[in-house]
Amino acid sequence: MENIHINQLGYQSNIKKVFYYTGEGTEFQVLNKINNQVVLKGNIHSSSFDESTGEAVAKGDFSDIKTPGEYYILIDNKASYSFKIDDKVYEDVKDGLLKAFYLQRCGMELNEEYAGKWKHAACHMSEGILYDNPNTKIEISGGWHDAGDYGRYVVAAAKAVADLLLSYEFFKETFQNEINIPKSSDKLPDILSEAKYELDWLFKMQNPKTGAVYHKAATQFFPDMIMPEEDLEPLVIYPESSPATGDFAAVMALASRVYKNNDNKFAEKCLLAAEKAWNWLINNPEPALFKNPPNMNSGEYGDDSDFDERYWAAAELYRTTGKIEYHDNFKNIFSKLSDANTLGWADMSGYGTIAYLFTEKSKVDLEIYEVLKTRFIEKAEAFKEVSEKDGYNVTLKANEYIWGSNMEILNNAMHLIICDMLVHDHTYIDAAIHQWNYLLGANSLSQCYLSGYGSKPIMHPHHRPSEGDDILEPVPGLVSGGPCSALLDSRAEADCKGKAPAKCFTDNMESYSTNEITIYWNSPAVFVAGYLNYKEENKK
Ligand code: G3I
Ligand code: 9MR
Ligand code: ZN
Repeated sequence: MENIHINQLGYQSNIKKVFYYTGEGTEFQVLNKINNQVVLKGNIHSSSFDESTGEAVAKGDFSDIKTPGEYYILIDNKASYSFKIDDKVYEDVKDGLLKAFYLQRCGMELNEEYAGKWKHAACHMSEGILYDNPNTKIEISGGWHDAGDYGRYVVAAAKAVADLLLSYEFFKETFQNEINIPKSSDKLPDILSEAKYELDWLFKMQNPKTGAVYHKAATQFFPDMIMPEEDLEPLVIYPESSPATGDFAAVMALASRVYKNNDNKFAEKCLLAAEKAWNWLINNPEPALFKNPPNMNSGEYGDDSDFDERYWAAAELYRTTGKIEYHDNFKNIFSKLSDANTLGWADMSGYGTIAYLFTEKSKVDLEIYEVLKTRFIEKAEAFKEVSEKDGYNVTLKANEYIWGSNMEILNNAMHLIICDMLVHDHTYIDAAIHQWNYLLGANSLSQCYLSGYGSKPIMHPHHRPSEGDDILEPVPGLVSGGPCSALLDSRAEADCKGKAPAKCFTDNMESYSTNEITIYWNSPAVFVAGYLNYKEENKK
């Protein structure tokens, strides 16, 4: 099993199918799992040294298998995990990745009807104490827990919500099904109901007087590995920051556009909040970056610039309203950014570029549009080049297995998919699908980096609800951060010291730098899964 590496969920019938092999065999067979009949024989292409894993990796192409069914690969009498071939093979995981956001909800009871055995009582219902004015308390319940901890952070929330809303904006037909979550209204499909739960919390993070946005709502310290409802430490509302305010303005402007047809009143509320945040930014041109205050150590989400957040806000507000003021500001900030194509929680510039590239063509500055499009394509070409050279076709170089490396590969897949939407070149989709296959088991550890899915799923994520309950299986549908070669926690140090970068992963609850989960690692996965289903449903 361990040296034949495949996408453990399976493959849609018409996509390219490659397995990765780190053994000595030279020929392979594909057999039907039900009747053990050989359905394909083939040669294994010669191996080459792969820097990221420190191994010689070979490949075998079994794209000729298109008939729906369940199969396995046999090499020198050793079998791979079984896998399915079916055009709908990624439907369930798309819903599971999205349902995980419901299972991250804070401020409400997750009852058995929706959460099954991962139910828990309402949590973090107390008022938040303003760090800057401890005599002031504000109602701050709701939203999603960020990750394996119970903090709620605006910049992280903005990326997660943006990815879900872009998934809907691009692949609306694919997100009409129900995923068994409480309905916020019968006007909204479940994906928009779920994103609205976070947006409704985000409104509470905006200072009603100034329009600025508080950076985070969290306790003073990370709690022990307890259930959320057991975390009774005071909630602190940390100072306002310009990155949080910029992200807030952007994601609210994006939301205003996406909710317009389903819930116009909510859409208007989003736009009002976005413009209020924008006005604070205009009146406060100097960066107000966030650092954890002394002796306060929940997540920091620090940043060294707020240009990208202001850029994204101007782009979304312009695309949503068409107002010249936003376009002028966008053009001004564009001139200060050399490459605006990152989709991370710190550098959000890629979202601004995507917003501008999909703005009505008659409204854009064609010169800027062409520069942005050229750079966007160049970045996709660079991802393809790295993928083609990598032993597992991953878009990361050996020195890029950082904390949250699985977010990096999913962001890169998002970029490749969106590039295909711009230039309709299927080679970008092939590279994007390689990232998806890597996430689901086609990697040197044969690890499916999701909880609840695959033959070798994540079993011990750094995730307090999964650890604090008395249930063996972790909360399902969670994307693990993946290999991080810097060994930034003691468990990673103990388990991964001396290993090649892409092997620096340990499915151990203690390893938060390789095996935590976050809402903004799940959100690009929802986008990729949404595309793969949309492609099949619309036979792209
Ligand atoms: O980008 C640099 C890279 O150039 C360099 O080669 C590499 C060397 O290790 O470091 C890279 O930066 C790392 C960065 O993540 C990459 O995004 C930093 O070292 C690393 O410290 C940073 O870790 C962040 C971590 O918090 C610690 O601050 C993660 O991105 C971020 O996802 C994580 O977020 C935490 C929240 O604070 C709390 N909730 C859980 C969440 C996930 O673990
Ligand atoms: O659980 C925390 C996780 O969400 C953070 O990403 C991580 C790094 O900031 O910190 C984790 O909390 C640990 C703390 O940093 C050190 N003591 C043990 C805590 C639980 O692992
Ligand atoms: Zn909570």
